Amino acid sequence: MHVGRDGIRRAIPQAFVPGLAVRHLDAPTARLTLRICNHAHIERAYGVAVAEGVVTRIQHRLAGALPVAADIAVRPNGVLTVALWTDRAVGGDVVDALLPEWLTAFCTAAMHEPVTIGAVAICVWLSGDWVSPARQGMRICPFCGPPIGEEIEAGAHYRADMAIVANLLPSLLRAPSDTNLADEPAPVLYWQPVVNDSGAILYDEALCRPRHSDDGVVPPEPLLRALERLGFACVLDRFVVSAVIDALEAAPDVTLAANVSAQSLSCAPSWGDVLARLKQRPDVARRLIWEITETAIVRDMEQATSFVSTLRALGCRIAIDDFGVGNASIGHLLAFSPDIIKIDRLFLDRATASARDAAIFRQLVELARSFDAEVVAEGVETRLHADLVASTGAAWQQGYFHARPSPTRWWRREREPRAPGALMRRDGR
Ligand code: G
Ligand code: MN
Repeated sequence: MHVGRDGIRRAIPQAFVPGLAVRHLDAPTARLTLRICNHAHIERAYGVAVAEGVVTRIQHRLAGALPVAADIAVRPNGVLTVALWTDRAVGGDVVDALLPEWLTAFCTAAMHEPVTIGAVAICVWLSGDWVSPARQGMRICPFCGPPIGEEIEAGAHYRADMAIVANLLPSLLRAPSDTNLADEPAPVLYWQPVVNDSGAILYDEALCRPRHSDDGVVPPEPLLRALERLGFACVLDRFVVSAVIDALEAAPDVTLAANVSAQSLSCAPSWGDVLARLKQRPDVARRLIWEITETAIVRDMEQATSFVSTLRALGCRIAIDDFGVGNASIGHLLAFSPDIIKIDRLFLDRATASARDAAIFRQLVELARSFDAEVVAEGVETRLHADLVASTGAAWQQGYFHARPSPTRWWRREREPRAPGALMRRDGR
């Protein structure tokens, strides 16, 4: 990078298309705006100087990584504007075709590589707006998280969440592991089946276990909530869904589910590579279930329903997870028309304690059924629970009584080939 006569930092010109050197032109071929979407959050939580430091680091990363000559200018509020210069021979259409993909990769990579300033590591959410003669107003990696809270402690909460998240995100560049090693750095996937009372399996749900510690597995909930509060849920969700697709590709006759935060549904552009994989493999898409958990508020319902329609069109099935708690309303059931509704374990737990709560549980099962969905009762921990669920006619159950989550991919031991979509029995019947 060098500083030009105009005082603007200029990235070292590199050939964008091999063999074509960059010549300086009268006008740039494309302009993009790179935005640090959590800049206000960072400024509030860590102060102005740290936020400025983050901008400078991103500017340097960008200058070092841009594949074409560029003028980078720093604007207020965590915005960087970039004018790209390419050889006329390359053509605007080539730039348009290749650079958005490059920019997506740059923004995505930035999420996994926290900026360290002093002792703190900060994850940066970058989004790009792309303007070129051919493509007006293209948006890359829009941010789908909430603004920082107004309360006095908001900064401290943000710092605490960031400490957890910055520790995790670099490890998501690695593939998940299914080994049980205590020093395993990447998250581990556990699996838990959804069964009926005669042992048939509807599917196996992948449960992300962030890391092992000396006392076993670290519970994922604090991490999942921290990711949602920061607006980074879809980074982990993408990792888990990709790993579940890997597992589906490796086993042609199992059906598997991945948990996805409702927040990630508003992040449709971040799912490009996953959707492309599913489009290529309809046989895999048909065996993938997206379990949507509405612990975070859906900020853009229109985008969320359109993303769900895209998944459906690819052949995937949709489950609403933890129904009855969280933010999933009856309106959301209407909007998503899920294939599967999972009733949160709170209701079954209470149902064994009082007649009134048993009646509420039955009504919830009835309600879920009226959406023409398969109903799954969660949290079946005892024989009493299992019998109560069976008495409501809810076909499917999940819980410790039937099987605890386990890192073992039991289906690898299944020998006999089975018809796709056929239910499998753990006892081999
Ligand atoms: O939100 P979701 O339903 O995907 O959460 C599943 C979580 O519930 C997992 O962390 C899993 O370990 C846990 N879980 C699974 N079965 C049971 C159960 O029977 N009882 C309780 N308390 N937790 C369960
Ligand atoms: Mn789930």
